[in-house]
Parts: sequence; C-alpha cells; structure tokens
Amino acid sequence: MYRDTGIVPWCSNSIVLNGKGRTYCHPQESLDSVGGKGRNSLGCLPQPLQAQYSNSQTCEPTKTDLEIVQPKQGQEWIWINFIHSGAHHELQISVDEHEFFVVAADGEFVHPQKVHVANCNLGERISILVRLDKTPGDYAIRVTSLREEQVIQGIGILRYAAAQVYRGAEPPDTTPWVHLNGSLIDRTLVKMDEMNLAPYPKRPPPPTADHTLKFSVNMTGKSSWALNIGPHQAFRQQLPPLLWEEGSRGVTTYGDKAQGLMKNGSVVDIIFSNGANVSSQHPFHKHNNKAWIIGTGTGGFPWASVEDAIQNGGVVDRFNFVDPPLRDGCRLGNETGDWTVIRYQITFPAASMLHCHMIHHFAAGQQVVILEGVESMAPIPTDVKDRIHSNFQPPLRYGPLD
Ligand SMILES: [Cu+2]
Repeated sequence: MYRDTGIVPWCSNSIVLNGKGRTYCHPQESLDSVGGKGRNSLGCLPQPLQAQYSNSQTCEPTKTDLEIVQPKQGQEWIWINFIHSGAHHELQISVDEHEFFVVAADGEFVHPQKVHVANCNLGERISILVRLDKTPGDYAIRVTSLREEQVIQGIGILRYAAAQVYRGAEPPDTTPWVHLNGSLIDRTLVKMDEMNLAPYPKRPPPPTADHTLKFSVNMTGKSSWALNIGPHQAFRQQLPPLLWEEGSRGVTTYGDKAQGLMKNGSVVDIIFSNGANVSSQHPFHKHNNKAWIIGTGTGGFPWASVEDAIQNGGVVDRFNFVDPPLRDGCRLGNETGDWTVIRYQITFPAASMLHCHMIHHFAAGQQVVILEGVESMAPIPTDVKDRIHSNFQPPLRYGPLD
C-alpha cells in the first residue's frame, strides 16, 4: 500500500513499555482540543486517498496490565532507562508530579539536566534519575507522541516501595505535566534541551575534519526518499557483499577508491540538509561510531565544508566545538534548508550504514553505506569469497521497496 499509494501505516493502537500497555480511546473533544478537528477515534489525521485504499481504523479500548517500575524499600532515587525501539513516533517522557534528571544519552553520561519532560527520538536511549520524595503511591509514567499526525500516549506506573496499593496495574490518577499531544500544561515547566547534552566527563570533538560528506535530503516520489543522488535500493543486500564486490555498490555507497578512501583514524564531517520536498524531521542514525553534533542551522548549507562555512558564511555561532552532544545520531529539522552537521573519528573499520530512523523513509531509500577504514582490514580469505552466494540478478528498474 505504501509503495503504490504513499499512504503510511503509522496510525497505532497503543504505545507500550516493556511490551505492556493499553489502547485508550479518548473523548473526541479531548482529541480536538489538543490536536484540532478531523482526527479519527485513534487520534489520527487522515491521509489523502486513505479511505479509498485502506480499511478504516476505529479505537477499541483494551484492559491489559501496565508496566510497573518499583524501587526497593529505603531507596531514595530510581534510575530508569528508556530505549526507543519504535520507528515512527518521537516520544516525550514524563513522570507525573516528579521532576527528574537526565543523566545519560545513548549510554553515555551527560551533564545532568533537571527537567519535567525529556524527548526520546527513534533509536535513542535516555536515562533518567527520579527522586522518590513524594507521598508514597502510584504515579503515571507517560510516553507521549510528539508527532502531529497522531495524538497518542502510553502509560506505565512508578510505584513507591511503601505504597499501599491493592488496585493492580490500573492507570494512576495523578496529575500530568503535559497535555495529550505533549504540550506542557504550564509554561514554567522545563523541557530537556537535546543540543545541551554535553558529555560527562568532557569529550570535545577533534578541531578539524579530514573528509566532508554532504547529504541533501529529498522526497523523490510518494514512497521514495533519497540522500543525494537517489534512494538506496533494498535488493543490494541480496547481492555479493559490497565490501569486496564493487559491482554491488551502486550510487549509495561512499568512501570507495573513486571518491577517495576514508582511512582508519581519520575525522569525518557529515552535513545533512533538507531539499525542497521535505515534510518531516529526520532522526538519522550513524552506525558503529558515536558522533558529535557540532552544528545546526537554517536557510541551506551552500558551503563546501564546515571550515568554509565559518570563514565565508558567517555562521560560526551555529557551531559548538567545546562541548557538543555525543550521540548515536542526530535530528535534521522539518523545514527546507534546515541543516545539521555531525563529526566523528573512524575507529571501527566497517561498511557502515547511515540512515533515517523513520521506517517509511528508511525503507523508501533514505540510507547509504559508508566505507570506513576498510584499507586497514586484513585481506578477505579466498575461501570466504568463494563460498556460495546466490546469483541473483535483479532487474535494474527495481525501486527501493521492491
Ligand atoms: Cu527521514
């Protein structure tokens, strides 16, 4: 359906924590008040031609158990790790009536941020420390979608050790910090600032880069997304390994001999920018290395490199070389011309994937392969090369989703 109509199957029934959660059917006026009119009973906005090509979806409530997080008796703090394994809804984390500290991002300690809500994008990890200083009882842990296309929230339970609770795993009736769409109930509340998640202890990025890759994001069809020249074609994973078979690479492999090898130990800048046909943010994931998010901006990135941008573009204030976040990926903004720059050092020789984590972008070609430090790898033994591979010859008209 998605390939041929561009209709994305993102309308979900529930957001679960450790596999537990419910479908909540909110009153239509609640959905309207936070998300505007025109949503279905699951809180979803209709897509063009959806009624023609797909079944209608109706909210049916469920009553399953909720996940309970419970500290031991006497514990004054609780540490909770959130791992976003989903592929569409950026989520916002909150715990009713509790502020908390964000203490780690993607498994690395950060300078703690005291907040009421923290966002956790696709594929990301956020760790929080919650002080258990409220009246013992059950408090809702809320994971709220920040995507405009669906108003949806998942609920878990923070249950104090001393809580006298005999009500099973029902949603707590505590007071949330947020509305159903993730907007704050009070403007004095504090959101996590993801560009201010400095590594702890300090880990500044290398001051200069050896290589620059520029990726311009564009939607090239209703189910086709590209970084630069064209979408990555999924059939390439059926071909003989591109590590040694140059014929398997296509236009979405970077860092081979023709373009200049990126050697082990070298420093790479990747500059993402949005082209004209862009309708949503892109949470990119860089495999194998963490990368510093050294700059973001708007209005396009016409310069050849970060150095060029600083010398000739007057955008030095858009960069942070002192204590930028060190993450598994980065966010590219929603608008045409938005840009984000990451910097990393190749320390793990590999054919690495770089892709958007939105599943319908990823599947529709928003991914590339980067050959990193491959010159330092031992030669591939002949008996490995000579193992039987399928001799699959795809028709080259294939698109990314075929
Ligand atoms: Cu994307």
